[in-house]
Amino acid sequence: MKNIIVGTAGHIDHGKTSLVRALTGIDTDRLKEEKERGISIDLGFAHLEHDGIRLGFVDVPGHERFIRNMLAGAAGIDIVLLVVAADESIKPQTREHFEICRLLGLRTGVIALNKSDLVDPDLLDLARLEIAEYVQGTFLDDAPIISVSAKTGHGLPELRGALIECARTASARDAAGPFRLPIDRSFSLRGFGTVVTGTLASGTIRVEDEVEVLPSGRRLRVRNLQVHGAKVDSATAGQRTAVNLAGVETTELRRGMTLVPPGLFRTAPMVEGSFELLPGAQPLKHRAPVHFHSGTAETQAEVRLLDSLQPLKPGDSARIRLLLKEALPLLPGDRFIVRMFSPVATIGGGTILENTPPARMRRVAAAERLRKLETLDLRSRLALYSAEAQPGVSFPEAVARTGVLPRQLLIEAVEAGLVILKDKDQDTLLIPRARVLDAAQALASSIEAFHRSDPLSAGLPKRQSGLSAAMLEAALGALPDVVAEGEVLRLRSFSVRLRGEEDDALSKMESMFRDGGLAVPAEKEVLAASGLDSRRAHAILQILLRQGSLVRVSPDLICHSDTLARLKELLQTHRGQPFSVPEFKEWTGISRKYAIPLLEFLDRLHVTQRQGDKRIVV
Ligand SMILES: Nc1nc2c(ncn2[C@@H]2O[C@H](COP(=O)(O)OP(=O)(O)OP(=O)(O)O)[C@@H](O)[C@H]2O)c(=O)[nH]1
Ligand SMILES: [Mg+2]
Repeated sequence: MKNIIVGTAGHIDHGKTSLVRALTGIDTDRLKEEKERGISIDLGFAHLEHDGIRLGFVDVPGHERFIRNMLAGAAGIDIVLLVVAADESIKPQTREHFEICRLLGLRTGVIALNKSDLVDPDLLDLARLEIAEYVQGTFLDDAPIISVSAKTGHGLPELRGALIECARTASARDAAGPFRLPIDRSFSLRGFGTVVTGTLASGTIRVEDEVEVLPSGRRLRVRNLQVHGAKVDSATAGQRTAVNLAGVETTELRRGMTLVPPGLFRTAPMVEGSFELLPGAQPLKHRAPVHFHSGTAETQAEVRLLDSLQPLKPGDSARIRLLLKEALPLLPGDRFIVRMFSPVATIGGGTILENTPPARMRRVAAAERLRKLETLDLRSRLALYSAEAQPGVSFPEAVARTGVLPRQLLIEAVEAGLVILKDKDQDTLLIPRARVLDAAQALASSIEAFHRSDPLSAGLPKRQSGLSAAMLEAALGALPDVVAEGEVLRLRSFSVRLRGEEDDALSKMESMFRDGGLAVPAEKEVLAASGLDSRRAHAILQILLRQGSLVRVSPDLICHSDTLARLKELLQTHRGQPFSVPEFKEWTGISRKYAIPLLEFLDRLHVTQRQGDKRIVV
């Protein structure tokens, strides 16, 4: 079953509600006030099925005072049923509704020339000509214009046929992506609790799903689902969906909120996009306050013109930034409508291109960037996001900025040639491969330079690489010739090679420590006795420490490993007998200065253990 939503459009009293009722048998004017006044006030819903196609109707009010309701309904429709009364022809809200549909990106529809029973054939032809001229060159250029009468039933089969045909060729919504349900109604049902309805804009929602309500951020559980009044286990994009939610008051949910999968999306206080100012509008000034509508949501906003600060001329397009009074969950590709404060009228609309504008970007650069974004596919967009962030874009941010499900986005990231890795906080990052390769190349050069200038050192300390842990790991992945050994990085081919005098110094230094035993020589003295300059002497000492021939017991005490081994043997002979520092000094002949650090070292090795003022050998 293909699900297509048909939205009515047209001036007040032209017969939108009457036609929907004639087609479906359902009266969409539910409210008492609607009955009394004979006009539609809020959205109405109906449906019909034919030949594998289910048409969901969203009937909108034509009265200009209720255009906000019309906008909330129009946002979810796939095709438009533009209703024009033959006796009045095109009127202000015919134009306004038509422009709204065009700005919302609708591509197809059917035109009903209604109330044909009220006019003679000449007038009917005239109205038809006027309409044909009006829609010429627009998305309704090819739309059939069908003369009907909701009153007599004339032309109804043709109208139904035209709608079905139009629905057959219309593209269905994306059922695979994450679900988004812009709420258009919220009410409570006795015995059920809170129910919200809306046209599922994308994805699939299931009973028992956890949902997040945006902007509030509340998490709720789907208790029951209905599509066009029938109980279902799941609803898919393009279906009129009623969601029964557990554990929430009806007052906490309202039109304009959106149900989404938990944790994927964010609300944006500032968005950027392309914008078209309608030919009939006043010039639009930089920083103009406006009403912003998208999905079923509306809020106040301030317009920032990006290309130029000169007022935008009617009929022109521009790149704009919108500062929203209430942050909304908007995604690139979402359409929006802008209305003026006074007089309250639709002045234009456009497409969201960015929900997380880069900070500190100059106005003209931002406009330039948006022009570029307009032409980018998802992969190139991901590549741009990761290039704009350091060292790359975080994966959850990329999901929130694109509205693509994580598993799908991961595939796109791979296809876009991005390097995917986790940083120290276990956040996944998408990093441009070129950036990783540059870092790898720079790292390889630093390591080589380090080996050249410091041939006696094991390698470049990691913390001197200048790279974050994540970048370092990625760079190492690209450098098979580099090995990480503990805290240092070295070329695989590198090893410390000692020259004659260095070799002699090494032996000499080692024997000074070995022969000294517990009469430990001072480090300075040993270095001086090495016969090498201080830098190389230090390097040789490091080699002995790395090898383990020498052990650093405390910052100013180095012992030979043989000395320590003998000390442990000696202590074994005093096992089980608590001893004091003076006793230890007596046994070992070590000076007071070194006795304490040495004992603390032995404590750390669990050779000895403190017991109050004394120690025992364990
Ligand atoms: N003679 C005649 N009257 C019609 C026809 N269609 C609708 N009407 C009448 O026109 C009036 C308005 O019809 P609606 O269907 O409520 O018009 P609407 O476009 O839904 O109006 P709003 O929702 O308020 O914008 C009603 O009194 C209808 O009975 C028609 O084909 N012929
Ligand atoms: Mg109506």
